[in-house]
Amino acid sequence: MSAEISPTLQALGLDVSTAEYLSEVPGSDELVPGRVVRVDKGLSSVLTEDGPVRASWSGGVLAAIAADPQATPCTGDWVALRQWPDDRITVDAVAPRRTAIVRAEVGGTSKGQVLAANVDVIAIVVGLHPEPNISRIERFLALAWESGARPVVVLTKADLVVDASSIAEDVATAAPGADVLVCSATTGEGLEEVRSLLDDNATLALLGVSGAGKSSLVNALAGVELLNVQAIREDGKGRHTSVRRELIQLPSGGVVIDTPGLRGIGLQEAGEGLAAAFPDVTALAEQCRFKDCVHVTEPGCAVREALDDGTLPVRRYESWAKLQREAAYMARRADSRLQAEARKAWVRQTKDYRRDFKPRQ
Ligand SMILES: Nc1nc2c(ncn2[C@@H]2O[C@H](COP(=O)(O)OP(=O)(O)OP(=O)(O)O)[C@@H](O)[C@H]2O)c(=O)[nH]1
Ligand SMILES: [Mg+2]
Ligand SMILES: [Zn+2]
Repeated sequence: MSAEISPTLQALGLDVSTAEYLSEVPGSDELVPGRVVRVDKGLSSVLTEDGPVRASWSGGVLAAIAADPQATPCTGDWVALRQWPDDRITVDAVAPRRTAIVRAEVGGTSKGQVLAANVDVIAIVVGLHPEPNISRIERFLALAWESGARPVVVLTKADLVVDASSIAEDVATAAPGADVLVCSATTGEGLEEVRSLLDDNATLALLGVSGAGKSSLVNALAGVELLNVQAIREDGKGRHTSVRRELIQLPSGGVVIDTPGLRGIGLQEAGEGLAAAFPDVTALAEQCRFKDCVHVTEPGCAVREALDDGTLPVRRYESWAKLQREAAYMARRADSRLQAEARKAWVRQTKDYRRDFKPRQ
């Protein structure tokens, strides 16, 4: 492999430092670079210069996964592939992720699950009808900011409402620092603005609840029915239509990652992401007289003052407080796991020590 980027891979979003990394993987002369499109039961679909292939994991990658489940190749990863004499193909190396969307796994490990990697822009897709749930958008934004990618809110189904722009204004107050776009997959309204998120071969990941209209948006951007879209059921109950995270290269340029609707999105110790999603609350909290102010009864609390004079909406404060509590819980949980691991390592060490330094009889 050489660090020179072919137009095909550049169109798939390959950047210079990732290309360099892949070209420096030991034995890279025999390896082929590619981007993970989809992962399905330990088998990945990877797009390479010469088209799509299916690949399993090499021994090295399996060992890395055993040590850290987050090392599992995921949609959007750049990988180096090896073809074996028996025609098997394995992922031999995974390039460091420029960005990663990570959600806390419910009841899972303390590490969280990587939803997609090397994403430039995250579109939080929200249907304008039924009326958007603002607190849920804030939760998605915290997750998005944490990833390192640029978040935007895409309000879709504009054809179903008459006051799209006033809803967009409401949403914008809950999304400082993020653009809010309005579009319709049905009429094509606003699609050009969404398409411009894909300029310069960018990778755009779509996040949102089931039924929000993510796959419909991909189809509208592509101009062809690439993905399954389910008609909303009569009883109004949502059902998951997309079941897998999938990377799609658009004919007009750029790469989209469609995801299945996320029901619960737990935050993974969303320290920075939460602060970025709530710069208003964070700035106020910094002005409180006491550094450990919990904004309840403390004197000189800038947060309470802003709540009292109405500059900080109560809804927004409560949304922040809830996510803050959740993130603190996740951090504590990760912490106690780390402590347990440290204890185990210590016990192992002492055992080794006792074995190696048995007193002579
Ligand atoms: N009127 C209108 N309906 C839309 C629009 N976009 C999507 N829909 C409808 O909304 C429903 C859900 O759309 P999907 O694209 O499958 O939603 P999704 O977010 O991919 O859902 P999951 O795959 O389950 O996560 C379908 O019935 C679509 O036809 C739109 O712009 N206008
Ligand atoms: Mg879908
Ligand atoms: Zn305070």
